[in-house]
Amino acid sequence: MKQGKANIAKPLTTNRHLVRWVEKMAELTQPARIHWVDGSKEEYDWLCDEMVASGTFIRLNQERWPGCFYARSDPRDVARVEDRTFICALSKDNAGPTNNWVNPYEMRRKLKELFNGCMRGRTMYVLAFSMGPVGSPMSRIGVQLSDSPYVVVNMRIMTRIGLPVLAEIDRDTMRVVPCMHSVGMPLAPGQKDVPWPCADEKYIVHFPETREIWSYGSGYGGNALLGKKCFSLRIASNIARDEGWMAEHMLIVGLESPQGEKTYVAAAFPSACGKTNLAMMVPPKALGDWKVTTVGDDIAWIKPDANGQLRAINPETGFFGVAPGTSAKTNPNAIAALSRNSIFTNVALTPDGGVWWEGLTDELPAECLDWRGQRWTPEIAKQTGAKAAHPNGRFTAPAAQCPSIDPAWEDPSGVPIGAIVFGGRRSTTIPLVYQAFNWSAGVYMGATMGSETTPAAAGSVGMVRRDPMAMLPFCGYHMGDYVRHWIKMQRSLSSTPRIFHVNWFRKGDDGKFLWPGFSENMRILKWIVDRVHGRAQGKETAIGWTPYYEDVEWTGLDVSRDQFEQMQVVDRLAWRKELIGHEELFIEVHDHLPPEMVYERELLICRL
Ligand code: TSX
Ligand code: MN
Repeated sequence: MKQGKANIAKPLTTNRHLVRWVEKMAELTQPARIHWVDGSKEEYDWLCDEMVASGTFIRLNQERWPGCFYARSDPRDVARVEDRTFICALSKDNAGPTNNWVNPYEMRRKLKELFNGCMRGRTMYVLAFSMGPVGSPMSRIGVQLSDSPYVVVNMRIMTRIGLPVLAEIDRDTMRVVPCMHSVGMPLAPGQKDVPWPCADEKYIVHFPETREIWSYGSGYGGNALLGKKCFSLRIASNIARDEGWMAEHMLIVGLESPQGEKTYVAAAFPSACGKTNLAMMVPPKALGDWKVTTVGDDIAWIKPDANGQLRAINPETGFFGVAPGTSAKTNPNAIAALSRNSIFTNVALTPDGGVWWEGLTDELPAECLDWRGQRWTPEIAKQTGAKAAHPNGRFTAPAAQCPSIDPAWEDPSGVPIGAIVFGGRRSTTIPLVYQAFNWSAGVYMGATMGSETTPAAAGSVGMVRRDPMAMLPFCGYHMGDYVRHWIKMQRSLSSTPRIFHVNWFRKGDDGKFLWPGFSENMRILKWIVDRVHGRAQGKETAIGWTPYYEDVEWTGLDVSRDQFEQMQVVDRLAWRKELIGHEELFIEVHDHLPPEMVYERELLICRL
């Protein structure tokens, strides 16, 4: 008997292409069962129960953490695997020097080998998902075939899944992105499963021309929840380039003045800059009735509307956030969002059936089980340096539970973007805030942005890593062409959003942060909003416009004119060195860079 075909549970679609593809993939991967995901709460609860029974999930204390579950991954499957991530464009030149490339024919041969029988003994879930509100012209649909129930329940929080999406597919309007996923650990008859199955060798593969994703060997986050980085950034960046829009690694916030004027801002930051914190920021009371609302914390799909105004949607419905460092002090809105119906992965488990991570509370738990399931106490930590939570431990929380969620966060036409903000973690050279003179200078600003490496990442601490638009690991084609696409976007806009750069992390000679950050960032965002609406002055410097001291609202914060000057100073010598760093980045991708980048660099040299 042909497995797969004989066991196909009734397809929840009338789309024959989809059914045939599922059959074909079942023939290849040989699952014991096929389950068409309807996306219901009953199904979700049942899958969670199954995972509790199998040991993948631990149900948390339901009094304190209602609807919450806890998972520990295999210790070898804790993060995205950039060196195992491939862009298999037909030509190597299309992937560019910053992506791993393998000839697509060769890769297909390899994948066929890897996926052959890889789901034996497991259930194949057929998971239809929509990135963006179902039915929105800005949304795109994918179908992920996966042998991981962990993926299904996480995807139910992170995206729109199931029947409404299948109905959309049946309306047969657009192409569906096929997403194949397997943890790569088939079960022989009678073989006992492990709580977190995965394979040693991982492959995260994208075929940009045919818009396909194949992910093998990992069950973790960005490797396995294929709607997120794989689809919404790597594949969508290809679709967006072809269709004239932008798929960006950006948060989206609404900034509402006391008068009720609303300005939406999209912002790109590399990791470890507090992007999620900024997306859910609480403004200081002293500033008056300013409100910050959250549209998204990670990805923005941005498209010009009929009037040439950029509008953005958050294609996701949840937050897959880094847990360590998240607290009621740093991000009360995230804490509220993750307090129920959430999934925790690779954090610590407390004896009362709760979760904990470094930074959650000032007081350490007397004891807990760490992310590997081993006993952890503050004493052990002091002696061995062991962390209770993995530095990349995560929460998966529904965006709808975030108190700061924007009323228009699911608006199918998106929100109008007034400003784009780039940022990085830089202890020297880069001012707290400055504004680009124009679109092309702003693109240069984004293309040359960088961040200092923190102990959490590999490599030496304190080095500047260039990360154009925070897209280096996420752009699905040549980085030079990507920058070119940004330049080209100006032509389809009636007015371009103003572009800014911020740096919350500049340090003084004493090694201390000059800027208090967090809530106080609202003062800088207010200047940005005032600039967008033509209300605040800009002081011209060699690199762009900076605020006059008088144009920043200082009520309730003690920052002297001298201190502000220290945060804002443009040191010409340091900037000339900075330009050498830009050049190093450009050399790599220069043959595809738009000429505007060379002009902007020349202009900058002249002004310095
Ligand atoms: O998220 C951060 N933001 C953005 C908030 C909206 N963090 C945390 C970054 C790690 C992911 C910040 N850290 C920010 C910031 O603006 N600024 C800093 C640096 C900083 C840290 C501590 C203090 C001041 C600045 N002060 C005291 O702890 C007292
Ligand atoms: Mn991200």
